Amino acid sequence: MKRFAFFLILFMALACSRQPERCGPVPTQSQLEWQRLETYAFIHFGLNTFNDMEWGYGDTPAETFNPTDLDCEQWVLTLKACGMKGVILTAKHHDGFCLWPTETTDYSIKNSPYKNGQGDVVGELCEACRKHGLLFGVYLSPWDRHQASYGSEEYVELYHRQIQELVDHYGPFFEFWFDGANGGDGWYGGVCETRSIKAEEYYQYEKARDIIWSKYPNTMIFGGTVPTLRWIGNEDGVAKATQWCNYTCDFQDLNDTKLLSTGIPDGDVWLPAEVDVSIRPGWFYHDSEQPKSLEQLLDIYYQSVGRNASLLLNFPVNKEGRIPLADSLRAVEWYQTLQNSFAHDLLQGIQPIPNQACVNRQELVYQFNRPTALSTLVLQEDIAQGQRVERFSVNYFKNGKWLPIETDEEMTTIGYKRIIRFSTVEAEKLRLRILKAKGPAIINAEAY
Ligand code: FUL
Repeated sequence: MKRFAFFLILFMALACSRQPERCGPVPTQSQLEWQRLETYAFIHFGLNTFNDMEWGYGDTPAETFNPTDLDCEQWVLTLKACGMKGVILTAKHHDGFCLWPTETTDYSIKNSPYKNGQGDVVGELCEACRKHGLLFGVYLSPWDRHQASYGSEEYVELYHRQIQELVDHYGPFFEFWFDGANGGDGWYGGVCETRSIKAEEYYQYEKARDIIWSKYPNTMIFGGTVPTLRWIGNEDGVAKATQWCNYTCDFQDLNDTKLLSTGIPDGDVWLPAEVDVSIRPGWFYHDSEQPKSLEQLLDIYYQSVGRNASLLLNFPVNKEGRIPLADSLRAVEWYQTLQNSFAHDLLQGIQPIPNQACVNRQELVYQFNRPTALSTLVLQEDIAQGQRVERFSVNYFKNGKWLPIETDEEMTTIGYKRIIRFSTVEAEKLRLRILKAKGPAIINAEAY
């Protein structure tokens, strides 16, 4: 990536230095490194895979977990080939079935025919990740529809022991997922009833986080009461165009899908958004489903990474224990299309000219050597200094006139990365204006 260009208009710099709080929160080093990953994968795999289900009730026989050709290296190599920087595995989904040989319950891979009960999918994936240089993370559902003790203190202790086992045997994790779903009804040891808990107190998330951080302090935390990143509020693969990393740690706000979709401009904590979506309609594999089209996946990229959020793209592993060929071909096609789209930065080597005459806003003008066709602008703020830009505009110069670009995208926030697609223009010059910001904008721009 190009180095950030620094253009400070003195007027705005002074305004900010008098009121530093206006510039808002800044990311930790772990948050910064995590945000730079941009795309990483989810794997949903478990009893649901073999029983054509999305949410097992907690009573599906462990014996039905029987992959015939499981190959974690195939998952890892596929994910690397489509640009994923890490992978998060459902070590336990809501049905309570554990993909590692846990001591905490019999409802695990130990009692399945896979490798005659000697298998360990969490361990096998962790090892394949290490071998091929992919980051590893786990999803451990707090809601457990199998355990008889669910709802009591005893279950929370069991849940924390499960976290401890994962930490002891499979770290480091780049991200740990505490899923927010708490549907209520379940098998619960055979009583088959509805149980409700107060999630913000029941799971003791601070303690859960401390277990993880005591060994791996750089782990990013999704969900619960002490997250370091936030859900985008939908599972459609879309972040809102106006997208703040600023948020609050209020549990109500952490569950407000409207606020989650945009962030909170005046929020006092840095809590960047993650867009989670599946390459197929379901999270788990179903024979009847097909992967999304290339166009749908491209839109998902532009509406997530292109809108200041990370993309967590799910790959359902099939009954054989592999990522299906159709999905891997589609994902690689998607990645190569993106690579081609961003291959040649048209602003490379052009020094922007700041407009000195303009004292109350920042303005950068890029002058091309010859009229240049472009249709995409990639903007980035140096988020180590916080997120500042609130509104901007883009114009191009042609035949002696400044003209607006044609786009459906609102030109509001930038953040870590903002990608604006517009109808192709033949530009002699390109102009970026920061119309409103919390402080001096520190911008990197690329055009394609
Ligand atoms: C949701 C779960 O209920 C889904 O099954 C899936 O795991 C998704 C990623 O999160 O809350």
